[in-house]
Amino acid sequence: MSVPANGLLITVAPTGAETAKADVPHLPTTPEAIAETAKACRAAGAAMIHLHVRDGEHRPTLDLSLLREWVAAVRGSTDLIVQLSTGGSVHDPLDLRLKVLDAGPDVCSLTMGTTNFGDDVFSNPWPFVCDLYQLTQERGVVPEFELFDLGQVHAMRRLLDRYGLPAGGKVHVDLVMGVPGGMNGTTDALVAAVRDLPPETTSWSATGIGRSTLSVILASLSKGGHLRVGMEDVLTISKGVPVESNAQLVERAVAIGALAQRTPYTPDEARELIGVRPERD
Ligand code: KMH
Ligand code: ZN
Repeated sequence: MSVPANGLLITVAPTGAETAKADVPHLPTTPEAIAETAKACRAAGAAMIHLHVRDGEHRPTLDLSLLREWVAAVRGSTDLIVQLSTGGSVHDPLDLRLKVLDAGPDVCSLTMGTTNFGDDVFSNPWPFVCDLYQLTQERGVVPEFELFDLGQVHAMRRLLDRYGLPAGGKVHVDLVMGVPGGMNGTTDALVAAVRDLPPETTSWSATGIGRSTLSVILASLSKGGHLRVGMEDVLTISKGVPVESNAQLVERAVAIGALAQRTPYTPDEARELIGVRPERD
């Protein structure tokens, strides 16, 4: 199967690990809420979901049984590609982040270096990156290379040289822009990052955190990139107006994509695009 050249991969990141449920009561933080969110976002045009899991108290967790429960909740309600975050929260230890792959995702995030993250540090030492990458290759999990900074674009070159191509043979990147401590969420920064992506890169998307969301969407589309949107990354739909739901953000991405004559990929097309094996039974 070949995928349409004007297709648009939309990934939804519905929850994240850094927003408190008390501050945003409609953040999806239970398996039931994530199943509903997944269904609504699939109907709106998303093909992949980037998951951070919460516990019974709505706190971020890497508990394996909960990870499995959330993966099952999404698979039970949609055909979305399931991407588990291995970034976790800024407080999660590296050993637990490696164990995320035991929950059997299709895809996992893989950040290419340590980044200041607001007042915290998102830790990704090089040996951890190498261990996680080799684990994805052993397990047949497709990594999404998350790049928060230009130095991480360069680190990806080093990783591919040392260990070869990912499981599935494709190289999919997400530029995460506008984190306080990472690269700016601007067109200029996006162009610089895309220019330096390794030639092995077969697809890339971008997401702009907070107020950079719209400029990054427009810059990505104008450079032929794909999109990640969701309440992990932005909580206002316009200045001072709270996001109502993740589906609302997906709908907006679809509408802006349509202006650029891009049509959302189905999950099966997206599987083909990024090298995920066909949906399990
Ligand atoms: N929560 C951030 C510290 C990922 O999902 O891999 C890391 C993050 C990246 O969200
Ligand atoms: Zn994340």
